[in-house]
Amino acid sequence: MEGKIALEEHFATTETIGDSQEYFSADIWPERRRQLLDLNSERLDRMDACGIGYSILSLNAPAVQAIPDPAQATAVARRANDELAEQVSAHPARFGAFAALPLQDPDAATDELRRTVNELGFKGALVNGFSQIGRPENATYYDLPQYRDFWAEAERLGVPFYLHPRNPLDSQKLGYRGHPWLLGPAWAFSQETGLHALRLIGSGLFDAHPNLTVILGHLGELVTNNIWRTSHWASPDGKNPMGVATTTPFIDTFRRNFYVTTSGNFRTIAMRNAIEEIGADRVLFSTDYPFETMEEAATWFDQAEIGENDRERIGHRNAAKLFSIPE
Ligand code: GRE
Ligand code: ZN
Repeated sequence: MEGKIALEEHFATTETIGDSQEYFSADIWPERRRQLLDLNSERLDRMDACGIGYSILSLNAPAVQAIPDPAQATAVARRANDELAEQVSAHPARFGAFAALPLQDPDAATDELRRTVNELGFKGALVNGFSQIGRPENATYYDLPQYRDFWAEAERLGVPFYLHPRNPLDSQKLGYRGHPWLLGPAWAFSQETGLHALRLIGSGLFDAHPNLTVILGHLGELVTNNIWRTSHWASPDGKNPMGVATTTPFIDTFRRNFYVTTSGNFRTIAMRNAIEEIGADRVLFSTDYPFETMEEAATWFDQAEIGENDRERIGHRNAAKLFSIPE
């Protein structure tokens, strides 16, 4: 399929590249490093070979979210966004941008979102989970009250917020001790990111800001798979005796305010499940390059057993509409 639009496509700056190294063996790392730093020929050649017409690029993880000093986080985010804007402007028909945001400082994050959208033409933000603020062990999630003005501005600007994975902190890793293979993309990324998404829903954020849009990668970070059960227990009319701050059933918010992408989860059964749960209008193609290959993502997607109308919607039509990308 030609003209696909992909939304979880990573790059790195020389300041953030080191954060990705631990996920690769020494023999593979030089290639991944090169691919993360490349915003030109290799990336465009692969997109051409895979029928990807347009990619929205985002910084690697955890990058800005793992810089405890708010001023430094703000400076690194601004430099990365400026660098990305310059690269994207060289290929405006092929590349768009998601902003990195210093949520260590909610006002600075709000300003940077406004700046990148209004002045640099960015399509939204991609944020790597909770932010560490002040102390490395201080994990701060975005359902907390200090983020409500930030969310109001995201809603007002009308741009999506892509909630991207990061690993839990050491203090949160009790169940992983002795089992390091469960960290990262094997399990911990999805568990951590799904938890954060459910915190946002349960906090009543989307009751206050009904036009807010959050995107989850990896076909929904396990939320999709468990949404009936979560909703059954945690919703305001659910069975949970502990109460909840939202006034809306979880499953309704998930269907109204969320999109999910195929990034790094090339599984037809899981995509069909997402189509059934959230609707084909809210599933979007993505690859997770260079942590995955564009080739595997595209070969799988182009041949997956779904209807051709759904393939058109998921492959590009939904994203073209959501991000106003000319087709
Ligand atoms: C990512 O998408 O950010 C990622 C990593 C490390 C391994 C796999 C992966 O940062 O998808
Ligand atoms: Zn990713």
